Amino acid sequence: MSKSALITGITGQDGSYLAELLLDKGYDVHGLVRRSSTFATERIEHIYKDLHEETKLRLHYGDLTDGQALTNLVLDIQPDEIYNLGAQSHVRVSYDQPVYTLQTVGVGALNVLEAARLLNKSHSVRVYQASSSEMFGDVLETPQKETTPFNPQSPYACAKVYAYHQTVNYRRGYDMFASNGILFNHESERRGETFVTRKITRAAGRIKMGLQDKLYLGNLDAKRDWGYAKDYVEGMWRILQHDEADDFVLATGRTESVRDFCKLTFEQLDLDYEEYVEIDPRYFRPAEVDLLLGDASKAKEKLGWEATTDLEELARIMVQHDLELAQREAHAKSFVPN
Ligand code: NDP
Ligand code: GDR
Repeated sequence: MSKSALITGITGQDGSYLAELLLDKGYDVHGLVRRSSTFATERIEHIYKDLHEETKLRLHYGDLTDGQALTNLVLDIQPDEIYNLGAQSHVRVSYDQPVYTLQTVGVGALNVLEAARLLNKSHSVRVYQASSSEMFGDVLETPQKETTPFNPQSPYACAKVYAYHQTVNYRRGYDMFASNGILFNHESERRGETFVTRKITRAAGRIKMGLQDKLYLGNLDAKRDWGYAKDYVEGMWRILQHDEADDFVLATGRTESVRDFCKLTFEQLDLDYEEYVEIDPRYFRPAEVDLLLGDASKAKEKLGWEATTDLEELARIMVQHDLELAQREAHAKSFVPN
């Protein structure tokens, strides 16, 4: 019989890649989607089939903040694995919506764990919690690994720390298979356009095509450990296949600044970023995480996982994709109907 998995956040960057990976492995995949007045399913349209056809991907309406409906769904579909990826995941936005961020990230994770605890009485289930390098915040040790103390710097990071501890707590208290993946930044051509790497590659493509003159950014000196999302969803899956529940850092082990990423991407299009990038203090954060650099040696040793895409290759993939997008945009603009 095929294994089955429930993915919260299936319409997001990671959820879409993870759904592809699990379908390739023969899983029955269930995804939680929020009802909205427009479709938010763009990233999974290519794998979604009408529900009247035979399909291994099923979508269900729900919301992480609605614990009762989530429990009903989990008890109904009885997944073997739950990947909790749903979140208000934007750090800057979490300062504007701290309570809502806690509700989705913190209470949402607790709702998932509670639903899994009830299911686990009759059907064993493994839970993956999408923890974040942001939990290290104003870092107390470099590089950061599983034993590095957390020192969160934003409402988002505080909520992720809460979810992390609840995951460990359910593992210990109820003997559940509940694991944290502490993932450093990972990007792709499906990254939301308000995260800095995608904002930069989108702008570089549009500038190249004459569709945009300037790129407004915040802190160019922040340093991040950036990997490719496709590598990281493989790591999530491996975390749940491990023989025991545990917590793992996934990272590349290299850190670069936002400025370096601008230089790298603009150069790939023969552009000088300094001619286009301007600072807008609106994008500064009340408290910044200056430097993140991960040590993923535990994942390498125990899971055989390591990042395989370097930053130059990641930038190339994103720049190429976004240049093509800008070319289509320019073409559509130049079209004059007869
Ligand atoms: P995205 O922002 O791309 O996707 C977030 C997903 O969560 C979307 O599907 C969104 O739905 C869904 N969602 C938001 N609020 C709710 C809610 N109340 N109920 C149900 N679903 C909700 O995030 P990523 O794919 O980049 O990240 C996946 C997870 O990993 C997140 O938890 C993030 O915090 C965490 N993480 C991400 C890292 C990264 O570098 N990408 C690094 C470390 C951790 P909708 O499409 O409707 O908005
Ligand atoms: P981050 O990603 O906060 O690390 O969280 P983001 O891309 O938003 O910021 C990275 C760094 O770039 C600086 N920056 C800007 N950021 C944005 N978004 N927009 C700008 O214009 C801009 N200018 C400079 C930021 O200040 C920051 O230092 C991501 C999310 O995916 C989280 O959900 C996840 O947990 C962490 O990565 C790991």
